[in-house]
Amino acid sequence: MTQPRFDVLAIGNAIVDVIATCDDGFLAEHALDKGAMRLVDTAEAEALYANMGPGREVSGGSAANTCAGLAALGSRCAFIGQVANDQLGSVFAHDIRSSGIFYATAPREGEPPSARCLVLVTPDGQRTMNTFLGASQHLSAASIDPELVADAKVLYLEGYLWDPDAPRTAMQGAIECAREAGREVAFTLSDEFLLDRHGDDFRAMIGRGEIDILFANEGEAMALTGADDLEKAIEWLAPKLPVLVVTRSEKGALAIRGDERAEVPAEPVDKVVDTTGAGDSFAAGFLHGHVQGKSLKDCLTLGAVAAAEIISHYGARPEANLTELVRERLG
Ligand code: GMP
Repeated sequence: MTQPRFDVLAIGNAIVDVIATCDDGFLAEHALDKGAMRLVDTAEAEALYANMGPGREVSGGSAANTCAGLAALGSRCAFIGQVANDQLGSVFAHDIRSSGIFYATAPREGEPPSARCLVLVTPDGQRTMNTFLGASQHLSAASIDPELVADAKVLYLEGYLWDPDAPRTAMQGAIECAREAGREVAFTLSDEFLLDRHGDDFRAMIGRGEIDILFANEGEAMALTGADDLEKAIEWLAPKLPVLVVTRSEKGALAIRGDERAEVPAEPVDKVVDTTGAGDSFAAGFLHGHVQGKSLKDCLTLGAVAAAEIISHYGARPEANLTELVRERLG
């Protein structure tokens, strides 16, 4: 097999985040589930935007955030995701390219506009997300270049893509391309509530051996397996997956690869400002270690260092020099 051009090709929703702070009362008033992601239509997005405090716009999107972290660590990355031909779409494309990521998905003409996520951050640093998918839900199978998929060691997919119809179908094609080319498929479950809608699909994919590396947080792992404690969830999942990674917020993270199990605590942070992107960033660190052939423990530590950086500031893209932070931590 030839050496692939990219370490990771990620496919995800192409989203610009609008971040604002709010108190718990605001979440209650708008019946928002703290810590979750929900999809909103144009009217809901407009109403919420009109009611929330001053917002800051920064590029986001789960898998795109992971790409940004990977690129900051020195991995070679490509991203596929759909924006519209509008201002937010240009911002997204600029940001991803200026992070050194190969991005060639043509913007879509006409309505709907580019995706945006209204992120509400409470004083405890928790984020509650309201996503208007817009153009992102129109990512089609035609945008998945099989040669690009074959040219990356790892194909990385976000569970969020399973909500809209067209991207879900496109992802199934991308998984097939990756498997035919002998590449690894990594998948993040994204959000506990997705498991109500797509749990059957995800369990079937795992059962068919289509996923090589699964990222889940504790809640997602339990929702996926129906287990009432984490160890039971792990018992069900680990034998079906070459690599299982479970993140546990302030309790750190663990990974299982065959007979090997490793665990790390969370890296200490002075203040948890905004947990948006913690899991995305963790996946970036872990995958960077994985494509570099690092030990399971080091992959986890890389994930924890990258996640600690993200939660120390607003926004889900790295601001500090991640390579430097990792060098200080791992030598
Ligand atoms: O959630 C993914 C990862 O982000 C975890 O495994 C931790 O590394 C990190 N993380 C998330 N929430 C917290 C937190 O509240 N405190 C700390 N120190 N790390 C966190």
